[in-house]
Amino acid sequence: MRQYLDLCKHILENGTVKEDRTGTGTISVFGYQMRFDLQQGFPLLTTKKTAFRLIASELLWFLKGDTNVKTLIEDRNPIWDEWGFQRYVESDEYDGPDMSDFGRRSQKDEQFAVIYREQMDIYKKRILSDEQFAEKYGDLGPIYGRQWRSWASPEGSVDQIQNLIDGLKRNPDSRRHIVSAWNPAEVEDMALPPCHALFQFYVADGKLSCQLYQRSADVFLGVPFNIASYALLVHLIAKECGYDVGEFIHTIGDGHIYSNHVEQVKEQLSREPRPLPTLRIEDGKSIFDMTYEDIKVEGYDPHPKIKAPIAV
Ligand code: THF
Repeated sequence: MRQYLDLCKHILENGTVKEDRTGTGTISVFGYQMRFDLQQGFPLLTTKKTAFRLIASELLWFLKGDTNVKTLIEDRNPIWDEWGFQRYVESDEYDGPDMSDFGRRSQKDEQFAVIYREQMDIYKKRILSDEQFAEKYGDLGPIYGRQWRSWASPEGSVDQIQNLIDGLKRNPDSRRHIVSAWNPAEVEDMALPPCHALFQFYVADGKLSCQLYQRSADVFLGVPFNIASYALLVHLIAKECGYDVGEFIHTIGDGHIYSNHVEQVKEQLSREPRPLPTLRIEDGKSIFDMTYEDIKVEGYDPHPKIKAPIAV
């Protein structure tokens, strides 16, 4: 995973200090590309321990067309909690302590952080126990799952993933194997507009490749997840269509390191990458019916985890 460390170094050396929506502040570059040959191993970061279980659970959630955090909370996957919680505390129904700007305040104010964690805990428990509440306040709007599996059209809806699989089987040479999560008409209704906005698949020599355009990339927390997620998607689609895996090409728009992640990035740059793990997927299940327990990485021997706060 030299590619990832090179990206980090490139941003630290060439980036511009830039404000952002979350008010955290970033060092940012515009336009960058990495390539991962999936025949050389599974690109899960080895310079810090990265929770593959969470990555698999999130991707399968997208693939099922699900947009409700309830499923993730049931999987003990916390990575979308803040976005569901935000929808709830901004609603009329919420009457607990003031949670405005909770992302920033919980990082600066330990007293507030305690209250925030309490409220988040109450929110998650209620999502799990109250179906009506979950329907209303667990849904993140028409994010990835909706656009991938049921993009609204005048005639009904478009299942872009099924079309992708059918197209790759029937007409591998096509230059139209595209899936877009960026739906301009619905961006406003999403808890967070898609960061990984559009991807294209490609078949040559019996090998399946994918290139992603990611408009915004949180290099320390998000990108290790995004790389492994799309590498896994290539493996899953390749298996479904009977191809070998080729390359994952990661094209980034605004690639940034949040100001409160800089020390963590430097720590990682001081570590030596290790051999990549390999991926094992259980046979005999459709990609729409799998659970994260059907997908395992083997031979993963990373450096220890490095903690960092997420910008909301
Ligand atoms: N918002 C921001 N600011 N960055 C993102 O990468 C991002 N996403 C998704 C939606 N909004 C985003 C969510 N993806 C973690 C990782 C990926 C996420 C959200 C959170 C995270 O906190 N990872 C930690 C802890 C994981 C653990 O519990 O083990 C880590 O150390 O990896 C990008 O699509």
